[in-house]
Amino acid sequence: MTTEDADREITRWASGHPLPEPFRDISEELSHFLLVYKFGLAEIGTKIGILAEELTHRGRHNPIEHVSPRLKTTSSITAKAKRIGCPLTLDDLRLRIRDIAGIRIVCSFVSDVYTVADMLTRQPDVTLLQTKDYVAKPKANGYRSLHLIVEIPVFLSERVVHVPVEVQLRTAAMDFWASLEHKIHYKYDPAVPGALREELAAAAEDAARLDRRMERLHREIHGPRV
Ligand code: 0O2
Repeated sequence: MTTEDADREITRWASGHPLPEPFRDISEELSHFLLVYKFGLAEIGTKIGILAEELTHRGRHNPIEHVSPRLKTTSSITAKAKRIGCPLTLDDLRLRIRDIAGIRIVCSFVSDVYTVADMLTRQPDVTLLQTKDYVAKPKANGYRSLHLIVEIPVFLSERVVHVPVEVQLRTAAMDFWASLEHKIHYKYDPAVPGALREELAAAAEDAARLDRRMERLHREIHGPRV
């Protein structure tokens, strides 16, 4: 869900709108629980926005094409908790589900994916908790992206909370592939037919070839470092 949707959902809960079963008795804690993830997302979003604007201002290549933040819905949090055997208490959810706040950063080239990850994780208030590099080692279905879990401090009126945010970095070609694969996955849930799976894996290879070609062209035009 977008941050606007999150705002609406948080407001609905705060005004007593029915919640998913496990959360009915704790609506106030839950809206506060989710609010800090929204703040964490805003902090990371600001950092990404500053990097993009500063690079553009300096006449450097801006590696960031677009950014989409999202907060997991309560039903998606509940489903993931069940899948990983996490008890439905806020303390357990806080510890075990670290992608409640997520931001996807779509970059122009593969090297940009690593440049942006590096610029972000070098910042002293950003703590890198986990890296999953599905660009260097794609998933069996062809999925490529760099996933980071970072932690960022959020300064509330009376305390500081450290909020985990999942950062997904990928190229436009990887993003195009992943959004189609996601739709196909849901259409054929639980199992995508074998022929279609093979087509998707081949399309992922095509996308990776296109990424390499575009990066080579970019370097030919602009030189190795822009
Ligand atoms: P949504 O809607 O984005 O929230 P974890 O328990 O988190 O360590 P998990 O969930 O397998 O293990 O984490 P991983 O591998 O880092 O992937 C999490 C997210 O990456 C997914 O979120 C997707 O957004 C994306 N992703 C991972 N694999 C695939 C894939 O094969 N195809 C596509 N299209 N996206 C993928 P959610 O929670 O599934 O959904």
